[in-house]
Amino acid sequence: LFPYTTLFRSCREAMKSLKRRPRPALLAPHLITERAVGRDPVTAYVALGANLGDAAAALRWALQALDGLPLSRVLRVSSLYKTAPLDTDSGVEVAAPGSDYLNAVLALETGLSAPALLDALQALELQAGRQRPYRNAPRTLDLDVLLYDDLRYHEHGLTIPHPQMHLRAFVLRPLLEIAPDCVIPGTGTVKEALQGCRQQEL
Ligand code: A4P
Ligand code: MG
Repeated sequence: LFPYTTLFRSCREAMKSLKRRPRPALLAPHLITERAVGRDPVTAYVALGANLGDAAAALRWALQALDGLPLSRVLRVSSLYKTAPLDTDSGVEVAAPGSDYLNAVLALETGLSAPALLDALQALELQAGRQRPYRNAPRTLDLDVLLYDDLRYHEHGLTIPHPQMHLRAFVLRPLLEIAPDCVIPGTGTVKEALQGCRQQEL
């Protein structure tokens, strides 16, 4: 796992262009329903991953699209990391088939509720051509909700914090980069969790 410096630059450039751009009008007003709107804007952390097609382009597109979500704006974005595919379903990491991933994490200020944010992420995955032929299949774009303020949530097919985030250096390392003091509710600090993933060759 290592920072992919060329892409890191392009990601930073993408962030600069986001800052120059005027705030978009609400691009998807249909997302704003009673269910969608949380009470106050919160900071959520979103994991981005891709290992099929032009992964760098997909992640840059996702960055722009997330910044354009209703009631939302991107606050910070990590470097892009090139990572070997892992399967952590059994609670320990095992090498998984497929090409290397590009992974990143971003902080999103959002007034969307957690379920509405997941809906929005899944709609973006679909737009990016995401297919789910089998578990852990290679993917054009994967967007996971890691954290939503200090919420602990387990309903309607959504679990927050993301149930495997503390096992994955490809999530923890970029998260630590943009949120050094971040705590995973119910687990501990991101720093401690990352120490538990030392064997993942950081
Ligand atoms: N779901 C529940 N909680 C969440 C959440 N917090 N965020 C549900 C996102 N989704 C959540 O996800 C399956 C179901 O999880 C969804 O219906 C949603 O309601 P999915 O995106 O359809 O399928 P998936 O992505 O294959 O499953 P999952 O569990 O999200 O897998 P992961 O966690 O995304 O892992 N190795 C490297 N190096 N880099 C990677 O990015 N990614 C995976 C996939 C495996 N190995 C990897 C990487
Ligand atoms: Mg996913």
